Amino acid sequence: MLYPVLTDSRLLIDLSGVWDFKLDDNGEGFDERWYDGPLEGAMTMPVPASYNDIKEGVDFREHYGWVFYQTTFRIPAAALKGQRVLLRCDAVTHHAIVFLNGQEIAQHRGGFLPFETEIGDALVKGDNLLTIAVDNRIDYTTLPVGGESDMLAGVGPVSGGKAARKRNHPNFDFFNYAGIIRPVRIYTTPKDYIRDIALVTDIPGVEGIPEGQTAEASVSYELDTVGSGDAKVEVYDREGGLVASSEGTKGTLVIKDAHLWEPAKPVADHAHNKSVPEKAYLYRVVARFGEDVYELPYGLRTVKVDGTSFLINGKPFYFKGYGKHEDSFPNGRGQNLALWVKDLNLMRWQGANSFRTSHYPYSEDMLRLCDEEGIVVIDETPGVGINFDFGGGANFNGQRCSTFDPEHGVKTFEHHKEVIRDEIARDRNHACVVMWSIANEPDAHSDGAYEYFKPLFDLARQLDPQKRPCTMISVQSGATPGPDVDVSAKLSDVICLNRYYGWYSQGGDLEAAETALRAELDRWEKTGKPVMFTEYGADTVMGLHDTTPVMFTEEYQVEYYRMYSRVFDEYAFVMGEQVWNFADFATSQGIVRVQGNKKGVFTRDRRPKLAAYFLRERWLTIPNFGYKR
Ligand code: GCB
Repeated sequence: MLYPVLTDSRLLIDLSGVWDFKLDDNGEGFDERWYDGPLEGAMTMPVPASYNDIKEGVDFREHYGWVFYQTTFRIPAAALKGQRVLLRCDAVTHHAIVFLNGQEIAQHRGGFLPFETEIGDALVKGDNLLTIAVDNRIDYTTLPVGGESDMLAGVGPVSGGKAARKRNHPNFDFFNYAGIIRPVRIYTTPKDYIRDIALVTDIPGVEGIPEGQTAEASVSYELDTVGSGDAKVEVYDREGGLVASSEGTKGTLVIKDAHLWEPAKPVADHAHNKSVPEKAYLYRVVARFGEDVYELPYGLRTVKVDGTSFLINGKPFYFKGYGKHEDSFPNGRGQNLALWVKDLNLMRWQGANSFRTSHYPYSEDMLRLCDEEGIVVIDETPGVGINFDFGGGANFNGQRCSTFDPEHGVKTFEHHKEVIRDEIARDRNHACVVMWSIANEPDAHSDGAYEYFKPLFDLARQLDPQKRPCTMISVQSGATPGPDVDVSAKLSDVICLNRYYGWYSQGGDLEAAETALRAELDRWEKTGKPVMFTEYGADTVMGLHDTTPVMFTEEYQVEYYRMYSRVFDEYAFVMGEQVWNFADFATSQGIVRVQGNKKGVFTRDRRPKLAAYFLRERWLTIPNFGYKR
């Protein structure tokens, strides 16, 4: 699905602003047809944002079920003449039903991917009344997965007693923020239009081209069009010069002396602002079809796994960076452009070059930003919580049940296919996206895991025109986690490990942790696949210090990362490190969460803990390419 842009043929109207809002505590909004007229007794609510932290009180924060958002808009009729008019929601968490002037025009399941619908016929002269009903309930059919009891069973607030209110039970470790979290926009296209574009770059002999040098690149393209018209695609460089063009809905564009898209280089000296780093090189691709024009920024790069190396532009890349969240106060998971630009700047300050969109597809605006900044992204689906072993496995009405049990297990398979399809359709042209993560920490050693995941990997591989590597993020489970028990050994192109030796196991004993970590790496070595760490971390409360590094102190976090770093450096097939987490973030309540998860290297308001400096020192000396060769 194309990102909505303003072009010579397309209008774009952003409906962001303050909307009306009402909780539907008693589930009567649909029966009483709240969407037929102005919401009675409405309060104000910013769009985009999660609603949970905007108003005070537990009833609001822990609301369960439907809420209603409403706004009105007018559109100049002349602008719409002969045009298709679409309403596009970038993300509504988790389920949405959309009404325009009292008429239902769309429904969507899943909280992190866009949907759109034509609204031309439903528009009226004067004020148009737009109502979006949003449901935050999660269960065994949704991604992320909601459990029947708390993930951290036994330590959660309601265990052993009756809950005071109906509530969600996230089977994942981030707060279940909800609402209209990304922009809602109206855009137009001509009646004959470009529905989609697929671009694939080839750079012959790229492995021999040093960083920073130009090369001849070819881009094969395919336009998906509706109606009739002549098709043409042009490529412009940064200065606005035309560098390639081709006619027809399918073809190849050859760019001589092409500037390649390259990951951001570490910048050691930020003093006096001398070092404001250059942006990555993006071309402007302009597609024309009849009267329709669509434009997108596009970076030229290749990606491939070769032996135990992850090649970007033919050279072995070393991932340095983070698992993250879209999480801030009071936006919740809502769009926060200033913070995202800040986050990437903090990463560049540290010499980081990458992150994973843990644990759901991030905003398209973030991916566009990463394209510009040269930050490498592992793009994850919302496939999280497919793991009934969490919380000791007592997830099904307090009884043990296998995750993939046909009767009582998860019912997410069809929806998982849907999110893979939609995510690849949305993100496939981004240079920054170098790998798909099909799921985070599923129960990969359980019966039925291979049968569940094999078709999903096949689907992703088939759908991606750029054939990026695919992975699933492996959880540390059982006494001897490793390739013999974990289906990622068979399915993943890159083995991605989330490991907590020294925290959830061997807590406080980094010597024992190191022994266990090395033993596991020795087991993975025999797969001959590249291995990277996509999570490792220790909760750290800013301001807690001790001369002896004990758990929760800033010193312990540093020693923890020092130990892991030493080990990684000794294993040639470890080709990346993404620590958990970039910043402290909100979670459900429980006795192992101190107003949220404190594994951030930065606090939630982006103040550095000691480990931020440790990692900076390390990462500024690790080059993007050739570290292990
Ligand atoms: C994990 C999860 C992540 C959690 C983290 C933790 O393995 O993937 O979502 O937040 O552990 O801190 O426990």
